[in-house]
Amino acid sequence: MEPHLLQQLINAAEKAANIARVCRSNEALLKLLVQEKTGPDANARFEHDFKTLADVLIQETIKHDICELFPAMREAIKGEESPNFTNVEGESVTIVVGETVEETAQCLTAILNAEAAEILASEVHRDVAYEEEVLGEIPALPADLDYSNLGIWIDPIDGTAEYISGDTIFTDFPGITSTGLDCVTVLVGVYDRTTGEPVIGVVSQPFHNKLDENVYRSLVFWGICLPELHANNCQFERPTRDNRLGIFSSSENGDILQRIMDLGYEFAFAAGAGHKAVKVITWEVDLYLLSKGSTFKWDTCAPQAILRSLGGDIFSYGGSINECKPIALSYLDEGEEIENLKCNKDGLIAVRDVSLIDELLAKFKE
Ligand code: 2IP
Ligand code: CA
Repeated sequence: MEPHLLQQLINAAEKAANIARVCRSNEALLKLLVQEKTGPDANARFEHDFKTLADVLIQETIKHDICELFPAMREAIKGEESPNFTNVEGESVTIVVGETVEETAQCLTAILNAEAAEILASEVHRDVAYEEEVLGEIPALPADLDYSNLGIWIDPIDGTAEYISGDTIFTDFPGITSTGLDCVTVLVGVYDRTTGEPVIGVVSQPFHNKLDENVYRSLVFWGICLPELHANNCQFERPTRDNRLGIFSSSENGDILQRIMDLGYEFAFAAGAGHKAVKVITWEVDLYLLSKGSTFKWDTCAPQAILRSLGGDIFSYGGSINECKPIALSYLDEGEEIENLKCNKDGLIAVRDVSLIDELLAKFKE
């Protein structure tokens, strides 16, 4: 009997959240994480600084654990970061999750002191089974699911800048944070390699519930959108709002925002592509629109699968305007080794109520 793919991805996302939290709660690691790269005291030994190590370690941990459980998916588990570090002496260090804590710690001592390496390695090898009430009932997956036809996109820490800085600023809208740890998400999305459609998504907010200084608990959302199975733990009621509410990147163009304002939307600005998609999933906002190509497949695969399980979707902004109809983002493996093909280069429009798209497209056609 195959292990349950969704439950295992949820466990992997919680292990990722543990590693992300440890990197910020442990004094020695936090110092490495937020060290300024200025002046002679910066440890310039490696081209990449520690924050990318946290990203890479989380990504390689998810890959290791899922490959072990689902060998048929081995070649199609992809992430944002390369596992290689090259130091200024040209010495390349590859982050490898070993079979034991000792092996992984040994690998990390090439980059970290023994104490830090040991702390991180024990999180990497910790058995994590996340079965909180908030997950609801996770249905069995179809017995004929073809795992060799499934690919995975991992964003180990979305909102990296927010993860490093940790400073919180709120928006005018209750519950919507503009910048800060609440904007950080772990994103694990599964897509059908034949159709390119997202089919399973897990989004975790590792710093959502603050219990104490440096003590946090995750908030986890999941969704399944298979031909014969739609399910999720995101049955939020649509709130009655006087005006529609959109959430945007602080980098969005003014003329785009003006057109949306003409449609009667109010605006919230927040960091984190995954975080903004979560606000659509929970109906806290009606729309997440980005006209720029600043997100990637790893940012959108997971939340798009959840939105599709709810009757929503994430569309290509430019593609939908050009075709005068909603064009959903796709994850077909078009030779992603060419960098720009991992990019959602024509921007995105994320909604739960797909009828909002027609009005938006008409406005942008004017
Ligand atoms: C980033 C992160 C940024 C987002 C950018 C993403 O991913 O989500 O917040 O920019 O598009 O690629 P913005 O804040 O303008 O939405 P990462 O942090 O993983 O690089
Ligand atoms: Ca990202």
